[in-house]
Amino acid sequence: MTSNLINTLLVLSVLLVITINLSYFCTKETAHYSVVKDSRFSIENLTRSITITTASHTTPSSLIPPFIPFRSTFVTSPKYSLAACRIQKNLSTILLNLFCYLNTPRKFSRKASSLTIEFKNYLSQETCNATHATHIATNTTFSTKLAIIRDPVERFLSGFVDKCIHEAEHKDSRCYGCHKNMICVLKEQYIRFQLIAEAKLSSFSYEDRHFAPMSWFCDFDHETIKNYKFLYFGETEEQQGGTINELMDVLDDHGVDNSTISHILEELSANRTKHSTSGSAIRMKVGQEMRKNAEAMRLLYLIYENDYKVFNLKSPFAQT
Ligand SMILES: *[C@@H]1O[C@H](CO)[C@@H](O)[C@H](O)[C@H]1NC(C)=O
Ligand SMILES: *[C@@H]1O[C@H](CO)[C@@H](O)[C@H](O)[C@H]1NC(C)=O
Ligand SMILES: *[C@@H]1O[C@H](CO)[C@@H](O)[C@H](O)[C@H]1NC(C)=O
Ligand SMILES: *[C@@H]1O[C@H](CO)[C@@H](O)[C@H](O)[C@H]1NC(C)=O
Ligand SMILES: CC(=O)N[C@H]1CO[C@H](CO)[C@@H](O)[C@@H]1O
Ligand SMILES: CC(=O)N[C@H]1CO[C@H](CO)[C@@H](O)[C@@H]1O
Repeated sequence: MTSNLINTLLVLSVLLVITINLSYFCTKETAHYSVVKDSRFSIENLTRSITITTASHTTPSSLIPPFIPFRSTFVTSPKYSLAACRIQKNLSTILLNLFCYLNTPRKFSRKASSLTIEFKNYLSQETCNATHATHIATNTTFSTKLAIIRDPVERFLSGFVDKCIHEAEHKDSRCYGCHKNMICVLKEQYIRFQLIAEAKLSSFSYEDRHFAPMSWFCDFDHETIKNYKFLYFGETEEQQGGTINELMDVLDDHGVDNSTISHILEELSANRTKHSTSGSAIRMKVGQEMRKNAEAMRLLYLIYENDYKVFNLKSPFAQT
């Protein structure tokens, strides 16, 4: 009994230390799980900690569970033994173009000018089609499998502004016809995710695909998650610049030549701000209202708390 208690406290304090470390995690650290170079914090031990913590709590079953198999798309570059899972729409477009570029023979690429927009038009359809892949989580052809993760609530907020405010302007049915009402969207989404988790819903909506927990993607489960290298996409420009630098380090480690890296870096740095809503006035306003709204925070907790646990991110929710 006492030793159980001590064990639980130990696990909690380890998680606390990691959380504190992660809150400083911005530009410098590389792999998300290797912030602390100490075997106690190895991914195996962390995963174990998570399992123990989850099990020892009287886990509210009302939380949306992690690791429900969901649509997963990947991009690969066999030449560089590199693969990436595409979770977030915005970044995933960039990842696709980047990997297409890596797979495109050099003489082809000289014409290409922009990774983000026009560049796409110069890439060969065939090369880009061949860049797509499925089920790479356990494929040993790729020595590094990347996944870019983001704060779950910030990710929801960004999607909400993009889909349920901007896109809904032109399409009434968007976001379940909720007309910019976040609580309405969250309630609907919470019910849908419960049904999906219970395998009672067979077709997924556009909104499901954008708001599903990150742990549902990438063929993640307790085992495959260990095969990934995580890059954390922050909300500030410095953090995002840091992520891009880490990504360039990965390319460098995999033998991508310097001039290719320089070109990619130039494209990404110059076009980065356009691809983020973090600075927009509307997002700031909606975000402030969201954080003050207890019902919104309750539903976000139910949907995303397990994402915070799985990826060892600092949870913004007060509940335990
Ligand atoms: C887990 O942590 C223990 C120390 O608490 C350490 O001895 C062990 O090597 C770690 N396991 C792994 C797989 O890193
Ligand atoms: C690439 O994929 C698209 C859509 O799946 C298809 O229409 C197109 O024919 C493919 N192009 C090539 C060159 O394989
Ligand atoms: C791994 O990926 C490579 C390249 O996409 C593919 O040719 C191979 O069949 C895959 N292996 C497995 C076991 O799926
Ligand atoms: C590529 O750049 C790195 C640092 O950015 C440098 O250490 C390395 O020497 C360069 N390699 C070549 C072949 O220029
Ligand atoms: C490439 C891409 O999808 N870019 C989008 C990123 O998000 C912003 C705002 O949400 C959109 O305006 C971009 O079109
Ligand atoms: C480096 C750079 O500026 N790349 C591209 C960014 O996106 C614009 C289009 O919006 C392109 O014109 C640039 O070439």
